[in-house]
Amino acid sequence: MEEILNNLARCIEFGKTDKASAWPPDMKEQDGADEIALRALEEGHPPDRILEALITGMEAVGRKFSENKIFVPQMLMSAKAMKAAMAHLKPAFESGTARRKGTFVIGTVQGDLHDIGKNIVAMYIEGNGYEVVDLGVDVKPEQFLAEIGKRPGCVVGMSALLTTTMINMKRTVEVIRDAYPDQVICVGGAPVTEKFCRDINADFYSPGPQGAVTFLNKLAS
Ligand code: B1M
Repeated sequence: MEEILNNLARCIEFGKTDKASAWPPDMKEQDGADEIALRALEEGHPPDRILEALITGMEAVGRKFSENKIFVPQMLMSAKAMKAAMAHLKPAFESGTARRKGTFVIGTVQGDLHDIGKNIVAMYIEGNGYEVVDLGVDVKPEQFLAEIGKRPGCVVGMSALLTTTMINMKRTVEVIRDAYPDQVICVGGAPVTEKFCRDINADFYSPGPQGAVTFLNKLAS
């Protein structure tokens, strides 16, 4: 990976948000994810490659957390740095398409506060010409239901990052199916699999944002 992207990945790994942030002490007064992401864009690095660097940094965070080398506060600092960088990428993913191909209602399921992956999926889908309604994190089944009621024909997307909240994804699909048996539901998130998708009677699983876009484009065509 090029130097600048390596530096960006390091900022995510060590939770360096911007130049002004005092954390981590050994990176004091150095540029952070905010400045470096902006510079990478200005230098013409493709947004996809920049995003890849951010994800590489976050993977290192996950590994270190699993090995008890870092703890929740450090994960939070990394999430903050990731968000600062993603704010610069968002416009690059936004489409100029005035007419929307459809509506996608997305949320992280009840009990789960992880939103970085969900935000990336939302950004890709919006950038590919869909209206995205983002319900945020810790979304209860009833919230999905209320939104579907307001937006007939929408596709629902759910994200879960914890094995303990996957069960809430199952419950949410059940609640939706009771009221809207034909509702199209797409699921994803690190612990979610194709098999789990089938077991809970969702329609589509994608390991990443591009698969979700391809699925929506097929539906819309
Ligand atoms: Co948490 N966390 N976390 N965490 N966290 C994980 C998920 C964990 C794997 C870390 C670890 O142990 N290695 C672990 C889960 C273990 C498990 O369930 N088996 C874990 C844990 C345990 C926890 C807490 C319980 C820790 C604690 O409190 N003791 C706690 C739970 C809080 C809660 O949710 N109730 C917790 C808290 C947090 C923070 C708040 C500190 C922070 C989240 C901040 C935020 O999101 N705003 C955080 C973080 C940052 C992580 C890791 C390090 C990174 C997650 C991330 O953003 N990844 C994560 C370890 C890891 O994943 N390596 C971890 C980058 C992101 C781009 O990937 O989200 O997978 P991802 O999204 C991908 C795909 O999955 C897919 O596309 C995305 C883009 O490529 N995708 C979809 C996602 N949603 C999709 C939907 C689709 C399609 C594709 O269709 C609709």
